[in-house]
Amino acid sequence: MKKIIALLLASLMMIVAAGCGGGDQAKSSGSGSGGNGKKITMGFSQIGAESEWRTANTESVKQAAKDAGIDLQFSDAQQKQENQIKAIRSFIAQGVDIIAFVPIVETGWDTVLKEAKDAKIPVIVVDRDVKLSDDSLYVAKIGTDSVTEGKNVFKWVDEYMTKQNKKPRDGGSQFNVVVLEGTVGSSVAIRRQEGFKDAMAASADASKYNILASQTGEFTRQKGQEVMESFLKSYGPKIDILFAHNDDMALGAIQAIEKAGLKPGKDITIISIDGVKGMFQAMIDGKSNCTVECNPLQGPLLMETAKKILNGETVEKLVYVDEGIFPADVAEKTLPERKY
Ligand code: GYE
Repeated sequence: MKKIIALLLASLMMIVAAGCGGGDQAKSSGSGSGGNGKKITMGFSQIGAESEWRTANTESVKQAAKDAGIDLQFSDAQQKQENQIKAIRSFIAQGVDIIAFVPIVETGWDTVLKEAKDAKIPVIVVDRDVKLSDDSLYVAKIGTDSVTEGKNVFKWVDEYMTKQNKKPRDGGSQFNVVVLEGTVGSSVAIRRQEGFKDAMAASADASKYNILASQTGEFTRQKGQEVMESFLKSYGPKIDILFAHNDDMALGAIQAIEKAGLKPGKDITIISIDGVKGMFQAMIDGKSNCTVECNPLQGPLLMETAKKILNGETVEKLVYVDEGIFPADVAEKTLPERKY
């Protein structure tokens, strides 16, 4: 009898153990394994920490890697393409399973991406676009649609100036626009500007607007403030509209405008891109007029895409995340729901 009970117990334990093993396997292939049961290692090259948006983007990637059980080798390039290239080379030397990177500028990636391809390491481009001689050098691109964002900026501002019955401050016949551009050579700065100008050129209201000055503020608050100060010095009473390629530069510019004794959001209409909490607060305070959303929360989609690629599944070559438009009058209601 004792023997039979012992045998029964032993077989029960085996079933339980097998069950657990199966569970673990299912768990590990659902999270963090590339199909062979081994934990995925991803090398990720980030640009740096120039804006509130970038911080949210970094957090999203780090959190999503943790949630997916992916081992993330994170590298911060401190705003230098050469550091990104070095990081990618070191990921290749380490033999990571997959490489993801945010290209600070559009061009200059061919050689290093060819090295990754030769090493059979798939590459995912995140956030910004690249210009390559051969698009097979990356497997997928996850990011945002900068041209549409730029177009939406013009459309919104044109409607607003008309609805508010605004008149040029200098008594002339055109609204004068100043632009704070993002990082020189970055796809986002190039395409946001292109979208804005194209929408303006295509509009029946094109002749109502004049781009007075356009200069880089490098996507930072400090540079945004400095460049706005110089715009105000050169063109003070002429400026009607500020378009900032990101919220941080607009937030810096607001300080410059106040220092010059003007009312941001009233004397100068302000529109920017990103949709960070700091900008929602500025709109609630009546100091800015609209933000066109650019979604930094790309981590979960990145990890999901990486797993699919390593499992041999086909993925979309290009995926843009969803984005909205938030004028000042919805800021107060929307702020509590904002995730970044
Ligand atoms: O708009 C800006 C940032 O690449 C879309 O980079 C991103 C831009 C974002 O630093 O705030």
